[in-house]
Amino acid sequence: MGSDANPRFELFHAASSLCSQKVRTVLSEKQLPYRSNDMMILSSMGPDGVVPAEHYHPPYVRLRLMAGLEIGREFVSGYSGRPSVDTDGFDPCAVPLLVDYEASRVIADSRRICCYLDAVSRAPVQLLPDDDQARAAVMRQVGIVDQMPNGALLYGFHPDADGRPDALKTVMETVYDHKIAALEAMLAGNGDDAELVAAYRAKLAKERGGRAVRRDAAFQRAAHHHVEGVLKELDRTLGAAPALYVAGHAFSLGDVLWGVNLVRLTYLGLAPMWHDLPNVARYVETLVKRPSLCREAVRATIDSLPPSRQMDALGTCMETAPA
Ligand SMILES: N[C@@H](CCC(=O)N[C@@H](CS)C(=O)NCC(=O)O)C(=O)O
Repeated sequence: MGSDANPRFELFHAASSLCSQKVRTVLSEKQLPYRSNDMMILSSMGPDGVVPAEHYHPPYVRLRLMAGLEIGREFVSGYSGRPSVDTDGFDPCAVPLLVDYEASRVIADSRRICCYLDAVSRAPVQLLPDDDQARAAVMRQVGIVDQMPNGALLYGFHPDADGRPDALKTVMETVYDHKIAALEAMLAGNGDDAELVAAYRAKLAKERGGRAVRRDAAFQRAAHHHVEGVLKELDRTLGAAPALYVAGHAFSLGDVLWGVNLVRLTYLGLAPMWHDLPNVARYVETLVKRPSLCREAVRATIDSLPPSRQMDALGTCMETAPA
């Protein structure tokens, strides 16, 4: 699926990236072939100095700037821990990014990409219903997931409930220093290109902001508190729903996004948040059995991030889902 020789779509993404997992799950549900660029999105320190992540490279950033024109939002200018373009602005150095060669379009932002794919390809599953009321119910969930503080949960050190795998915590000790050093190097190396300079400055502001709050107890507690509230609301919504899915009988984009996000929360050791939320617990069990989510969220997480024992509970989906 991700290696078609001459496909309509090309995806720039990362196996571990939550936003990329959302898009790949939609591509999988739609059975759409695409050319895959699985990018290295962690900068590192090598013997010759910093090795910038691939999504900081100028040709990729220029592609994103093209996509950003369609979005028409200011660049991101600080850090909230949420990756939402609506509230936080456009991140010029991020994944995923979709190229549609048939329509000559470059599309950024996972939420926009998912909606776009559903609009251009209606079969075999339609993820956004035609009926206005049903569509509004799905889009409400899409909006809720888009506001999840996923960056804060992944990068942040919670003062009293940090269930992240130890190996991940170790990576997070230096991640911001490497990101910042890499962006400073990109800025220094591209000082004659005003567009790139603006893009790297915006990204630097975001990452410096992230570094400043990664051990901020109030910030990290607020992120957890937000997620607890949203999960309680999800439990109520699922309790009132006529079927297993979040917006009615049919599997929808809301379920794709929730599925990916609930797998991530599990990976981060946050599944205890739904121990007293039986509808959410059942929902997770249902969603991970879906082959698209099993492959693109569960398996991709296990294969690309440091091991998390919390994933054992979900990994059994792989016994039944095709490779
Ligand atoms: N609103 C954007 C957010 C993109 C985003 O934050 N992507 C993350 C991965 S989920 C990323 O690129 N992280 C690496 C980095 O920021 O350096 C979307 O949903 O696509």
